[in-house]
Amino acid sequence: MDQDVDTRPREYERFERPVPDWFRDAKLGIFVHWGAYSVPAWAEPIGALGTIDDTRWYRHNPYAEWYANTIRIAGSPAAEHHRETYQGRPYDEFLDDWTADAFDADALVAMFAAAGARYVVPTTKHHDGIALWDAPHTGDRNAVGRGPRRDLVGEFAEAARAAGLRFGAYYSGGLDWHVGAAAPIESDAQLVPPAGDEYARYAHDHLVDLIERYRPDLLWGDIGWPVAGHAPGPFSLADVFDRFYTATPDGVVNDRWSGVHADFLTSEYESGRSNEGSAAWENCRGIGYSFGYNRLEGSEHNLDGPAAIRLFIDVVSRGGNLLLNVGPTASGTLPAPQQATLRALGAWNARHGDAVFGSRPLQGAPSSDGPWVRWTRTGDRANAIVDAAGRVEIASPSGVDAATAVTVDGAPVAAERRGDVLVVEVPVEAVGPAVVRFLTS
Ligand code: FUL
Repeated sequence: MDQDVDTRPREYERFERPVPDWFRDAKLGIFVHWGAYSVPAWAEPIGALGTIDDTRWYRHNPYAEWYANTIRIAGSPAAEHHRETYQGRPYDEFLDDWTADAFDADALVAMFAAAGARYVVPTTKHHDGIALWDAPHTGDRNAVGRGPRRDLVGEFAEAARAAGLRFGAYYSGGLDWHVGAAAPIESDAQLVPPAGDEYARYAHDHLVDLIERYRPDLLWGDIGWPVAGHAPGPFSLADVFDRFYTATPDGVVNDRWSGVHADFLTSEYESGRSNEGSAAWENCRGIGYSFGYNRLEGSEHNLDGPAAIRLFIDVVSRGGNLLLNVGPTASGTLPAPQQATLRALGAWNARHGDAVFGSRPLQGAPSSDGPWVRWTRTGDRANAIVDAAGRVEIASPSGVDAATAVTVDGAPVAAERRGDVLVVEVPVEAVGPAVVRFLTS
């Protein structure tokens, strides 16, 4: 298909809109994948999306939230595990075992806020089709009717608002295994939304209900949208967006709506990296290789504090947001390693956050991995973020004034320009990397 031809229905043109500052300034969001799949919490931690080919990916899927699919792939290790551990019981029985008995939305959101997050995006319905609220047309197959017996979406929304965070809703429109899942998915080519009016209407009514009840600031669609909802009409995607932007004029939506409209682009682990350009973008990933809690993951699979801090700074320096995912256990608590990573991010942000939140990329700034240096711009300040201490040579754009170098709390830093390089006495920080700020033209 010719990429230059815009094939979208004309109706969608009215949704072209500037990206609100709150989203560009926010930098850090927390994704939450939580569901019946958090009960078995089992997947093979084989690696990051974008580094593993299709044929291996689905059979050995490292995403624990894909459990219902992976166990249906004949001969897969997950199918074997499911037979041995659960005697092949129907997936839906995990919904009843999902207790959420220790779930405290305020406590979780407080952890996210302490990490520095400005928004939180829980799953409201993942590919297994189980809604985390009493969604229309779902009977009791949702978190209110069975299992937790609580409106988890409402609890997240309320807790986020109370903590001053924006609230986003993840919704899988393109896959719903309860509706159309004759065969398990074993290749990307099978990532096709269910056909027909009925499911398009179903998904439309879910989105409308989410918008009316919880007024999300952000809609995070996944795997596209049923084709029957692309054309203008009463259960169209255009109707969903109309209602969304009417309820939340400064709301944003991601780019997984079958290409019909996006406020920002997404990448996921190493996949979709070409979306990380000049348009607004967001990289998402789990702390390990899964979004849903995976009991097989250990420290060798997880981003520890220093790795998460570097990733966050790197994404921000290139103009993106990081949507870092946590996967609570079935009872609703966060595993200790995930908490530790959030705490490390929080400790760094508490001291250095002024160089990151609300920043923009510094034009022409050369990043480096030896020494590790990233740059941001905040107003007339250029911020060099340096994972080294002592005398460090940093390649720098010419407008950066060496004589104005200071730490985040304004203490002078010795720095001297030598051509394209700044020679800087980078201070030792309790939680690195260090930030050295300069005035810049
Ligand atoms: C993907 C999904 O298949 C994953 O399970 C996860 O929800 C991720 C954020 O998006 O496309």
